[in-house]
Amino acid sequence: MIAVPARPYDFTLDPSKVALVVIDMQRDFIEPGGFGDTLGNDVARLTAIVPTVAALIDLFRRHKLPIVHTREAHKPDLSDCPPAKRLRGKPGLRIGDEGAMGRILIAGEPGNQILPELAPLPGEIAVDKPGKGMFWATGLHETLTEKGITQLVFAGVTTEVCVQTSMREANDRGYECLLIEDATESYFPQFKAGAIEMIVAQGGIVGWVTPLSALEAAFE
Ligand code: TIU
Repeated sequence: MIAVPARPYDFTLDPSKVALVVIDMQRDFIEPGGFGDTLGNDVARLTAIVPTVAALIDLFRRHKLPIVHTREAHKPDLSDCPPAKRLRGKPGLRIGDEGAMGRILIAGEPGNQILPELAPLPGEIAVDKPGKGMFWATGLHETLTEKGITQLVFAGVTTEVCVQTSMREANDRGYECLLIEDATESYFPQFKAGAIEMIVAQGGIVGWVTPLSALEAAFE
């Protein structure tokens, strides 16, 4: 067992039961011309965490611990994209439309790829998820259960949308969840800050939060 200093109190990490989950570090959200951009966001904030996410992935690889990578992705025929999601708001481009990096949020398109510097290696789990949360229509809970995983370390984007949704849903399924606060980012700094405070409030109602440096030091 490894005691990781965290908020609201130490996270007791069991290396035999933990996996890293990297949420949606795909070009659609992080590069100009992708879905995040078409929603009117400044995507520059998100590129800043890429080296930290890479270092976190490297930590898990060095310790031979399991890694899950997710992509928010729909089938080319959009059969897994509810109209309520596709028609929401007034974006410049909708899910499935042709954008600067191929069709927006469609599996296999250039914009749907995870950034090359964070790309999954053979043997790591890569999940296409049609929802904001990582469990709906993915089979991921069954995969993790088969591997005996009960603890999840979270990173990725965006903090208050896909990361927080996935973390809350994992918490409800009985996982102990630790968010690495400098390995996650939002288009809105106040939403990131708010999401983090919500997670650790009430004795860790959704989980724990800590910086990468604390996790790295705990593994030494
Ligand atoms: N828009 C936004 O903040 N996020 C998403 O649509 N997806 C994820 O968070 N991955």
